[in-house]
Amino acid sequence: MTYVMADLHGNAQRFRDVMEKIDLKADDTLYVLGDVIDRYPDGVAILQTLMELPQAKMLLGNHEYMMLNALDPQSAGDGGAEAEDARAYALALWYYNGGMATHDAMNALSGEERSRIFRRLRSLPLNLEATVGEKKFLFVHGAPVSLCPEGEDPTYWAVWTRLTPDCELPEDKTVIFGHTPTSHYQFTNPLSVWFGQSRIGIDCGAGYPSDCARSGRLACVRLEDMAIYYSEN
Ligand SMILES: [Mn+2]
Repeated sequence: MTYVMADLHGNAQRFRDVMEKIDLKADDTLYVLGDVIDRYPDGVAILQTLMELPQAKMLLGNHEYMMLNALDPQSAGDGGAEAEDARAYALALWYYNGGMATHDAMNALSGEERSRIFRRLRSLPLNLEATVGEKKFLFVHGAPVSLCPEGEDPTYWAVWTRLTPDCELPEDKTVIFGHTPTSHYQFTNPLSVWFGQSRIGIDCGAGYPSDCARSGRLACVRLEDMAIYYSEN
C-alpha cells in the first residue's frame, strides 16, 4: 500500500498516532512531503525515525530548507560579510517560523549525527512521482518544480510556493501537496484533506498549537483507495 503524509512539524504524538493506525508493512511505501521539523519539539527525533525507516521516501520542505540555510556548514558561504549577513538572516527567518525547538534538539546531538542529518536533507528531492494502480501522482511540498518561472531558484520555488485552487498544473497527474493548510481552500474544523481539480491538499495543521481555535491534526492518505487516517485530537 502507498501512504502519503506532510507537515508533521515535530508533533511526535500525532505522528505516532497515525503510524499506529496505518500499521506500515515491509512492502508498503510512505511518502512524507516535507516539513517534518519545527513548531513542536520532536522534529529531529521524527526525522531520525524516518531516516531508519526503509519504507519512507521524503521530500524537502521549506522548514528543512530553512534549517540547512541557517545551520549546515555547506550553506555557510565564503565567510565574508555578505555571507555572514545572509546566515544571520537565515537563522532569524527560521526562528520566526518555529525553528528554535529544532535548533535545541540539533545542539543536543553529536557533530557526526548533525552532519548525517544535513547530508540526508541536502539529498532530498523536491518532487517525486508514483503510479498507483492506473493513477499517476506527483508529490510536492509547495509546488511542481516544472512550473518554476525562469530566473527563479527552483528549490526556493518548490518548497515555498502556495498552490491556488485553479492554478495550472501538469495534466494527467494528480498533484498531492502539503505546505498550505487545507483551511486555505475550505472551512472545516478540525481540518480535513482537500480534494480539488487534479490536486489534493493534505496539510491538516499538525503543527497548529493544541489550544488553537481551529484544531489541527496529521492526515495520512492511502492512495489505493483514498482512505484517510487522522490523528486524534
Ligand atoms: Mn511548508
